[in-house]
Amino acid sequence: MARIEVNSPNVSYTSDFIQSKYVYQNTKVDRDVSGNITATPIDTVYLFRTQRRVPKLGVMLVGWGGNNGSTITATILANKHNIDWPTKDGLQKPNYFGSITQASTVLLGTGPEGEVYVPMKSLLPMVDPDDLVLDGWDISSKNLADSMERARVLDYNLQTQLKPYMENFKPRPSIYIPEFIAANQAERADNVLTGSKQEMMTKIREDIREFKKSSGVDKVIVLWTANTERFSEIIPGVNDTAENLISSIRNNETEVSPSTLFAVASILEGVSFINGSPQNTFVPGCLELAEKKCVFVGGDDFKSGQTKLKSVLVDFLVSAGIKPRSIVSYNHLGNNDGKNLSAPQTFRSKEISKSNVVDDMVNSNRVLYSQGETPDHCVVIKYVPHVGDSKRAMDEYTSEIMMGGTNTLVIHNTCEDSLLASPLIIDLIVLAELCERIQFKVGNETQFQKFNPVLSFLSYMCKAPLVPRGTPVVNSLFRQRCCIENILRACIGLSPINHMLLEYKMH
Ligand code: NAI
Ligand code: DG6
Repeated sequence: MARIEVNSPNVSYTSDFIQSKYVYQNTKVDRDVSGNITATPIDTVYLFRTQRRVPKLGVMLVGWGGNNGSTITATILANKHNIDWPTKDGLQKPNYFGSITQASTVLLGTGPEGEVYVPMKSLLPMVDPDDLVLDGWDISSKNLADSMERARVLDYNLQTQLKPYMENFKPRPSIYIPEFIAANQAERADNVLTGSKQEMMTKIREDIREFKKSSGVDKVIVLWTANTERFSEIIPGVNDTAENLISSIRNNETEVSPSTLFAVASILEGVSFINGSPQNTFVPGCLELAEKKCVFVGGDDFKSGQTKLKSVLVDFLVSAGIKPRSIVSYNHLGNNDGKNLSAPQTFRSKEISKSNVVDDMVNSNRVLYSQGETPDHCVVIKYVPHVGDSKRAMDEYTSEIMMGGTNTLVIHNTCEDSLLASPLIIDLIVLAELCERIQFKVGNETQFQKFNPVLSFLSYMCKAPLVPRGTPVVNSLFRQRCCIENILRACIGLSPINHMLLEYKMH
């Protein structure tokens, strides 16, 4: 991969750091009592500092033996060992398609050759997914080779070649509290911890420490790709503050979910925790704990297929001045995720996460929508075992166009769910780790600070982006991507890509 070095007095390279002085240009908007608006350009100077040394990174997956867990493990091993496999269409080589860090490019600038695009991963030093060291937990005891077979995602020939690498990976026993997931999951729960919540959480903390020590990794990130849980009730005195949450765990309080126990265990170990499922793992007490301990948390729910497209399509419609009036999203799938979501409480978590994704776009256009007005939005999920991991998603977008006309778009998407989600796991990990190495000072500040522990930078990969209290939630996919691209650029002292191409607009 070609090396990129920035030629600017505002950027310096030492053996440890890339440092960039960056002017963040923003617009402050004030509205007076008559509704008139004043827009004031604001310049703020930032000093970004990015550690250059890429650590040896350990990743612990909760739900390691699931479809996503086994698929991402297999994919990393196939890439690492360069394992290709014959298919009816020819020889297939491993890749990380669907990962923005690994398989997408960014426009760096223009030169004699015209526009120059470079891989996103070349902008700053990032962990290579081939080098990730994997471990994890699952309530199912199957080794990773058997889990891969159970998942029915990857080609048989590839599975056969990967088996020797994967059969020695065995998930650690996990926290199983049946009432948080569907009853139909009980049949796979043969690898579970016993004891009180405090005891189980202590064991998870020990596991993280043991893995770090035995594998020799420099640091660890924990990611939840286990079953969708039901939402936890937010109860004052139980999970509303960090202190209450910690004492609720000590008191074995019912309303503390396994995912929250994993998040708290990770935070207490100083390890970033990412939630790939929709439930409210990050109850207020858990977020407060992350803030107090300055540990990154990110989530929620991988934005992989139907919702990803929705966050593009509705953005397109609303920004084109077209008014979506109803969005009906139906899907069926036959993997274990679909089975778990066939229970009303777990489906409800997914329904909430899938439904809120158009809110920012609708609220951005008061020409089309009056205050409080929203399109009808219906989400249906059905479990159809035969189709396995191959999810079918059907969407109907009905919009109002000029002079009362109607525009109806119908989309049908079929694809392997886990092959869309797995590359997002790579991006979440690679970008979260990078954020751990970025620091900045604003204006005349003397101390470097890190990003807010609630890592909204990861929004692109999430259906229901977790953001710091009081900050805007952005769902629009291209705005989310711009945020990533432009922050990476800021770290190397480059201005945001503005697509003006003024250099080509002269006589
Ligand atoms: P899966 O059901 O195949 O895998 C989940 C795994 O978690 C299972 O092996 C299960 O035994 C294990 N598990 C359940 N509770 C556990 C616990 N407390 N501790 C440890 N392991 C536990 O599901 P899949 O398809 O891998 O999806 C995983 C999660 O990712 C689900 O919550 C799903 O909703 C979410 N997701 C998946 C997307 C996709 O496209 N595949 C996209 C968005 C979210
Ligand atoms: C059925 O919707 C199962 C879900 O877990 C989804 O497959 C997953 O959340 C992906 O959703 P989407 O809307 O991004 O395709």
